Amino acid sequence: QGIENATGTGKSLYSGTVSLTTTLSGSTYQLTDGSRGSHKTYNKSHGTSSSAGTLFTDADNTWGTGTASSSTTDQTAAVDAAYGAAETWDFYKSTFGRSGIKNNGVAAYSRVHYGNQYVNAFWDDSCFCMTYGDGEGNVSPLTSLDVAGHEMSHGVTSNTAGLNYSGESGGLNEATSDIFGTGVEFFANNASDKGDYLIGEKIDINGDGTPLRYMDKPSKDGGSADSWSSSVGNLDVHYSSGVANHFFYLLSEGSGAKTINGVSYNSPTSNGSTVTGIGRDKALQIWYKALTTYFTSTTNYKSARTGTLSAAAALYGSGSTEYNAVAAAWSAVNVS
Ligand code: ASN
Ligand code: ZN
Ligand code: CA
Repeated sequence: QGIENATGTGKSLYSGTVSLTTTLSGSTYQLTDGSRGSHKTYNKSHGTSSSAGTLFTDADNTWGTGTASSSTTDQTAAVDAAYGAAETWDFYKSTFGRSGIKNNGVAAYSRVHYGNQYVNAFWDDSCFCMTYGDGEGNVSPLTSLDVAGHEMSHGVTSNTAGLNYSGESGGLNEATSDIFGTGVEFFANNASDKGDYLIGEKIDINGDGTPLRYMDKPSKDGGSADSWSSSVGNLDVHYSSGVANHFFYLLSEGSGAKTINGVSYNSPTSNGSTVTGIGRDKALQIWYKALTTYFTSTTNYKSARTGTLSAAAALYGSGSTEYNAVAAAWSAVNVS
């Protein structure tokens, strides 16, 4: 047909040199991934309209420079976004057997260079697309792996539990994106962006090298809750998420001090207990089953405990080590 899959080379900003599946149309390569639901990456060229923008194309199938540029024709941010979308697709497929955000084999699309010095990235259900700003000075695009995985996971949540984006369910919605965004980062196992339990450690959004969020001890960001209290639902959803992020860290890795991929963690419990982790792979399976089977739009922390216990019982058995670890990890963040 004159349209075929090709393998390109991407020089990313955060993930080194990566392989990209692209499309050869006539004599021009398009940043369209025909092997993953036809995901496309578009350029907003610093605009903010609701249109998709211009599809990235290239003559030689080598994309980006590996260096941040404020140029509106810069391909580097597009490389990171396309790579993040591909890794997120592969993570959901190989970890959970999920084929795209709606599990129907169809990809979302991505837009980069949105706005002028726009310091955010967001998922939008109405366009079924992800959008990335360029950050301070238009040279810190918010296109790291964990952010890409976070944003696309908002689409998964919308199409499954549908957790309302306010109150405790909003915190659970945000935590779901942090949990699976972190899952994507570990899954990709990229030498330039090794897996960690930090969110946004690559994009320097605070300007001082610190990450946006810490799953082992969420309060390190200055606003997030380490454990549940009756007022946690009044916090911004990016802070009430701390309770579930902390639960997920404890369930995966356990309490106390630990170093993983060169990053040191020290996760406290709110009740003085010691929690023994069951590993990230099992914790991910439990969270995914809870999200897709037991959580609803109004799930709060108490019902998240019940839902994840049901998931652990279904996957590993009631009273199993995994089941008991779920109970212990929720108790350690004051959810009973
Ligand atoms: N980047 C933010 C997020 O995914 C955008 C928002 O506040 N919804 O949570
Ligand atoms: Zn979010
Ligand atoms: Ca991270």
